[in-house]
Amino acid sequence: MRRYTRGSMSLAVLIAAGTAFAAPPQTTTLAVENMTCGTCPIVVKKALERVPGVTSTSVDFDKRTATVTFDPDKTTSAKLTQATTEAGFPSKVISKP
Ligand SMILES: [Cu+2]
Repeated sequence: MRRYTRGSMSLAVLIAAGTAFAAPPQTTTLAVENMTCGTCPIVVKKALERVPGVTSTSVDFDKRTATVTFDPDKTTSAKLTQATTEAGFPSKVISKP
């Protein structure tokens, strides 16, 4: 099992080396405040999608979270929280890869 895991990791390194000039997309989860109705997640999603470099966003209204995939060369998680905050929904990063 240990040996197998190590093999998988070197494969991942090889794949990463093949795309060395483009940073791999990063996914982060934000805890979003102030979402009170079904329209709020849509506003949050739009605010995040307007940030250059964001490739996908999914907002979970029940959990009050937003999961965002972005190009780390073009944006940062700080800019994501700033975007939701400016839209009226303060947020903070709760998970990073
Ligand atoms: Cu609302």
